[in-house]
Amino acid sequence: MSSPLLKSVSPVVAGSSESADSKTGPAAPAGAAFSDDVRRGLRESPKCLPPRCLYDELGSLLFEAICRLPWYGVTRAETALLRDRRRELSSLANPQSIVELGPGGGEKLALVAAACPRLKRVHLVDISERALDDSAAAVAVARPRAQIIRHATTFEHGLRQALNRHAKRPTLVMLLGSTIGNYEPEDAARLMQSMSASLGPNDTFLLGADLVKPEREFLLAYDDPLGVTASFNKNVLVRINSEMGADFDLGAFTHRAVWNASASRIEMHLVSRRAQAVRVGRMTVRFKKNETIRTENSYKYQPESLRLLAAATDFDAVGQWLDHDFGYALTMFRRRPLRRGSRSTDHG
Ligand code: AVJ
Repeated sequence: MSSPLLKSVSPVVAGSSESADSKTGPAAPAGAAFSDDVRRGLRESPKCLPPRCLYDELGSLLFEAICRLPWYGVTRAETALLRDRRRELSSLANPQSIVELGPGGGEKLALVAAACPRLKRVHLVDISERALDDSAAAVAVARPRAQIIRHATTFEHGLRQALNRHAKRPTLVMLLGSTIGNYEPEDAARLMQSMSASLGPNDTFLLGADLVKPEREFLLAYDDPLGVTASFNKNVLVRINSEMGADFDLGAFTHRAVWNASASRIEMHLVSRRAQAVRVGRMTVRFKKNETIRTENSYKYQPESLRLLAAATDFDAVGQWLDHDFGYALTMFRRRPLRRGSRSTDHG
């Protein structure tokens, strides 16, 4: 990808091949992108797959089920925060346009949109056509007069299209649901750089992020007693079997969630229960007993580490709202105004 920022394709919602959209330009067809990810990741040592591989149609449904589990509070906490703080958010941002990267079902977007009196248009950026349909419908109910523009592409391209084609400002860009957790720290830093460089001085960026909490809460959330997260994780093997003609034996792998405190992240792994060889197309992939495929890193933040994401950028954190009980943060960034006297243009 050419742009330095917004690098990894939507880590959250990646489409299955049916939702690949020829209108979306340079991105490779989703089916090919998936098999490339798989071939590359299974050759690496240690083996790993990018989290976007988890989201085919069934994977997206399993993720929606996770969001309703009593042990996974991210979605509930964020929705409640947005509902409680929507007036403050709206008066700080006061947007004419909203761009949401990965709007999912659009419930949160509808909440925010309903609270923004000057809103004229909403840009939805998602690789999944279903997410675009659902979120467009939710916005149409909340704001029947607003123009809705769909971008069936990556976050990077969609954001660029939204800011170029309809540069009506002020614009509020939202990256919610702790999607930032799937970005490696250097990619998160690049995302912030690119975002601050793309937005104007009256635009705002709203970031939702899960906070560090006690390990036992993470283990319940990422290895839930109903086994939904285990199914969500193992579904990637089902997907490799069906899309790439592989012969993974699902019973020979176990879901495991690990809290990596020094890296401040939850990791999901698939652990090989025995030594085995698996055919993936024309490739043979060998596993030692207990060898793992890492399928996700989910980084967890502190409120101040989120504000510090602005440090090496032109952004300032202009607002932060916390759910202390669950441990969740919404942080709003805006480009720092150029100060008089800080530039040589101030001479005359
Ligand atoms: C969609 C990346 C925010 O990390 O909590 C949920 C994905 N993985 N359960 C997260 C996920 C396992 C989720 N994000």
